[in-house]
Amino acid sequence: MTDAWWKSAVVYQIYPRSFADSDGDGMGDLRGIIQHLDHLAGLGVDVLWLSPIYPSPQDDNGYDISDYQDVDPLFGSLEIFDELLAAVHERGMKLVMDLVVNHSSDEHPWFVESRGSVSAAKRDWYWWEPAREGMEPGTPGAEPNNWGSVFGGPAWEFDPGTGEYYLHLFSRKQPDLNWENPAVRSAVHEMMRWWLDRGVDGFRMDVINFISKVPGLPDGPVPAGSAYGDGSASFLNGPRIHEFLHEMYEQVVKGREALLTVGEMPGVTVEQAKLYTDPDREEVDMVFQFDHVWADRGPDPWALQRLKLTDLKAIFGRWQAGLADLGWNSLYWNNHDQPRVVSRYGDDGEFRVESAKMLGAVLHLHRGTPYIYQGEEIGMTNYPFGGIGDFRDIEALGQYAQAVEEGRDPEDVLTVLRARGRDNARTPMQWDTSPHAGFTTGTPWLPANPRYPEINAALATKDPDSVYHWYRRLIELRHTEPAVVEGDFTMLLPHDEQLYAFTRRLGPTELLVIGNFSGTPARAELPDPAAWSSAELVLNNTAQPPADWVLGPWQAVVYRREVTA
Ligand code: TEU
Repeated sequence: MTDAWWKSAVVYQIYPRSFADSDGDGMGDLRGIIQHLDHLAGLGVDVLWLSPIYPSPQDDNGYDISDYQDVDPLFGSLEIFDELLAAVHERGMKLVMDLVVNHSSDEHPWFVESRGSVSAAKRDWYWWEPAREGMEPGTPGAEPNNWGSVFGGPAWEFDPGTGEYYLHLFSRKQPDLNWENPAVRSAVHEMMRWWLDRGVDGFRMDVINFISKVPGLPDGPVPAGSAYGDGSASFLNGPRIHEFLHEMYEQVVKGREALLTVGEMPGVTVEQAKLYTDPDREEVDMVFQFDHVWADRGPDPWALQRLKLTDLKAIFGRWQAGLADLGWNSLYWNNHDQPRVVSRYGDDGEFRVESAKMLGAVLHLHRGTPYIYQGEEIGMTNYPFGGIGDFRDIEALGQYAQAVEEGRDPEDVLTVLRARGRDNARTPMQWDTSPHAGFTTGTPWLPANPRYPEINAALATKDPDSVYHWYRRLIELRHTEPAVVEGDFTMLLPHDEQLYAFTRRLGPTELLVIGNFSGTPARAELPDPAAWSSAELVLNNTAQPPADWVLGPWQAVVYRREVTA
């Protein structure tokens, strides 16, 4: 891992299903992406990450893969994929694939063979267990352990054919692969090499810190009010995880130039991330941590909690300090699993544009590689969901069913799903003012957000003051100002509940970033304001520079100075 080119890169995530539909079937596809590559090249991003495009029963929108080495006809074909890859490379960008190997689809031939009989050659490619001792197989409570699945219900499915259960941390159509088995690992490595040989530039690794499980799969503690145990102590950052990732590096990545690997790791700590991303250990380039998107989650999962800015700053401060000397951060507000950040941590009403820009600036000017999720660059907002019938996401539907079964008030559950549900991120990309936001000429699989006549890419690219052009400038700043990439990070004003402020320092160059996370003016009590009196104002998301360090509603400013001894 000598060439850390990705330190100065910005990644853009495409959720193909919802990006652009070229053939009118209501579902985004690869040709749709090809048609919109200039939007992305114009923004200046360096890397595209594609959420899964592989053949899939689409139980979890493609995160349930039935063939790792092909393209689902919904999205196109391998030939069209090659065209896309060439078109991306022609524009000087790279393409990173989603690697989903904690589990496959239950329709993958590996699993079909595995479930065939207890003596099948691939039986131990998955986690099969008999019923709990003394219990009748297939009866309630007879599951091998008490774990609940992420999507609601038990983490085990009974297979009447062989009388045993298989483990699925996600849906029952996503059986967990058994990484203890070396044949599984080498099959995955071979598949990864096949994609790299085809020309792809790396992988985003889905829940990769779940792949090593504690043998014996012991029961977990049962959280108050829950019907199931929490098994995470037995699969988060499990006993062999570092071994598995290093082996993957050796078998797949080593000797190949200019790749990017990022591990999605719910529940990862700073200390663990340091191990995962220490270049000398040869595991992954960076990880996605979750602390800052769980900052507005209280002890009760079905009660909304407002973000406290001081909590958010403590989280980022910890991550920036922890990976300052070793390892590397990734930076994101949004992805296909998160609600829209302008609705979540900003103001999607009166100050939508200002707050979207402020959030972008604060994130992008931290140390780390920023990720932009489709639509974030135009300030897309959450969708006005009504009842449970408006949701499509298997997680929303499964968790709703479980919560209601556990006796929750359905209205409370809906309130949380409307604010935090994953479908908020999955409504069609808003291209222009034509029907369905220009996403499709047919009927979109999920309706377009009704705000598309006001919020769309056509308007944003024409307007020099748009969120789009602000993001373009942030990316440009990263590409031209080494202090953004390498500068030391210092958090300022950690106790301020309105202002987020920090500096970045590289040699004599110092940047000062201040963002107002509120709709009321606030004065920045800087430790050394005089030092900044003649600094250059590099970016400002409002018409007026701050007077006497008072920032207006959702204002963001970036200053640069050259420090003289
Ligand atoms: O997500 C992993 C994950 O932890 C999510 O379940 C997340 O915590 C939750 O959705 C927040 O609401 C990855 C993928 O990004 C997600 O789309 C998949 O559903 C999941 O893995 C299973 O592959």
